[in-house]
Amino acid sequence: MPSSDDLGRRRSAVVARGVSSMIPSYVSSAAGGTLTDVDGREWVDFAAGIAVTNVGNSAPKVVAAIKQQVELFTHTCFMITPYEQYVAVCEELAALTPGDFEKRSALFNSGAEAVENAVKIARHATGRQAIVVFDHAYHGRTNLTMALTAKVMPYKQGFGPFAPEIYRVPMSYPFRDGGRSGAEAAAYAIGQIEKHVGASNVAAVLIEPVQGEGGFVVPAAGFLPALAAWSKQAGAVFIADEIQTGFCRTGSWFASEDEGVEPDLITTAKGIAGGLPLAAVTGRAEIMDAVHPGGLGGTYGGNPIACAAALASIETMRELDLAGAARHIESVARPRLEALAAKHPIVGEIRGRGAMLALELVVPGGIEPDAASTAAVAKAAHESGLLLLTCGTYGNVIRLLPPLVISDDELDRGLTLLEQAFSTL
Ligand code: PLZ
Repeated sequence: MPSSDDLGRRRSAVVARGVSSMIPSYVSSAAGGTLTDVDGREWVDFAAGIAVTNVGNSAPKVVAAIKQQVELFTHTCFMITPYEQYVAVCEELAALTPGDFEKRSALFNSGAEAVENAVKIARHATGRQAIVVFDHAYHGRTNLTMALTAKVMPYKQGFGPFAPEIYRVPMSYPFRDGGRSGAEAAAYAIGQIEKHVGASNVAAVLIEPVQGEGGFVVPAAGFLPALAAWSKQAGAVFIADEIQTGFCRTGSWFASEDEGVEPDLITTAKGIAGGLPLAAVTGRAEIMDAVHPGGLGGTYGGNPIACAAALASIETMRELDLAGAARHIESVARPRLEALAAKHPIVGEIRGRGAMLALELVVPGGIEPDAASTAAVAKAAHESGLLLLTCGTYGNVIRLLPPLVISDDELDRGLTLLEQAFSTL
């Protein structure tokens, strides 16, 4: 087997520089909460492929379902000759997403594609154009979703012009907005929407219930319900982007459930199919079905192998109670992170829910972001065998996103490596 160094050399000759990797080690296998590289080194996985392998890598049921499907047929295109697996995934989505109303789903390949389609559907259903998004939002890298995403570097720099009719308003970010209550932060955002956009022009309000790439920002209680209520009153579609938070990650099937919010549309991807590319828009039948037949689709959307993997992933989440597992991960990790924060005043805040936890690093005593120390902690973690991601508009947030099937032993080892990484500062 070629070494990571060999592969790195081959890579630089043929792979575009714009696609970068966090570490230069090449994977040979992965299972549960551990990855092994081609040089035989093991890594504790606190990344889960960016919140994708919630059921773990190569989860047994997922592997079996993929093998079975691959022997039957690999692709027909649902728009030409349909198949049961697509319908079954939509049945699961209707049952699992919040809201006891009639729902429809459409399947796609990536999170960005799901978000794009949610915007298309909302515009079509309302006959309006304006889309409201938030500070620190991340919704993807395609042209429309770049416009919806807040951060310029690395996502948008040099890639304009961007799509029109996107309006950004302030997010509830208790650590950085002076501790505004959810109601106050919502009133402020709504005031901006009404003055700068006009309620009757808004097709959709699009928000991550807990922000992902933007820094694992958890809005103050009451913020999401107030925005959902305002959207309803304004005749706008309330869209929850649950691509990172969905499928048990935050300790329930979907993060919207935490405050009893029932979004009109929900976008999902990542955790839905245990690592295979699948994404969905799910929502109120009358909104989804506003679009004419043929108005939504794509060659691969709802590929049968990806659908089989999704059905097996969902079954695994149910059987192993992975929402409970996410809460367990929090119950183990949070006290350790709090002890870490007590020891290192550079940790300004610990936040998140379930297995979506973060530490925001600042100059001690204030809220000035410390991106350099964040990068140093991540580097030390990587050198010691812990896969750890950073995030945040200011690049100063360390995030924990382990697979939900991580063992207590792996979790303990990962947290110990994280503690050791902080002591190198
Ligand atoms: N919406 C909330 O988290 C993907 C992107 C990493 P795709 N997040 C990881 C990167 O640097 O590209 C994401 C998300 C939320 C949408 C997306 C987009 O999902 O499957 O990457 O297109």
